[in-house]
Amino acid sequence: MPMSGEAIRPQAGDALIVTDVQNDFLPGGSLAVPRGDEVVPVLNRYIAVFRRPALSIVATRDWHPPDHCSFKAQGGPWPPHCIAGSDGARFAPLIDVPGGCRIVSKATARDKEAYSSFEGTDLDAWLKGTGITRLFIGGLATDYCVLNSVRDALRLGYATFVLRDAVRAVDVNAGDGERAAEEMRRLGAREIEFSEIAS
Ligand code: VGL
Ligand code: ZN
Repeated sequence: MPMSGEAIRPQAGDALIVTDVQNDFLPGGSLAVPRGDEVVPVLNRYIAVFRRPALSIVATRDWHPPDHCSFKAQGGPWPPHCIAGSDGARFAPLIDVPGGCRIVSKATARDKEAYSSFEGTDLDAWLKGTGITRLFIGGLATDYCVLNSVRDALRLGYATFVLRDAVRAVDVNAGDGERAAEEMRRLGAREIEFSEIAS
């Protein structure tokens, strides 16, 4: 465990953000993130902690129409993925997102790409309305949704932890994930791993 000081004790006002742990982003999916499946058991450990009373869990999902502008057929960079209601858009079968947990769907309109879970969603309003001030963000992908969500989270005033052991990058260009991590640190996010969580 890195020597980064005291253990982090999840407390009232904290939320875990489980980002886009969907079949299409896992090995075998249409936009597979390399080793994306490795985040599932680690996130499940965080989820077990955040199921406690006074803590919150939010699961986000990429939720595109079939002709979304980010798909190659429309001139975008990606193969079709996470089409709303499809099997590929479902949460990974082994992720323990609690029944009834808050779900945020993003990039739902044909003509608008949104990598951040805050963009075009009610996430900020819901978090603020719930009294949440600290976010623990993990999931997929480090260099897209996680990076853009962390940028927005910091801009919107949340103390933001990035779950270093529970994120993976697409790495379209080698090093994208590491550059994303550097930017998040530079902007003021704190990287943590599960062993630093007080249990
Ligand atoms: C994402 C690529 C395409 C993400 C979404 O949520 O990280 N990445 N669509
Ligand atoms: Zn997408």
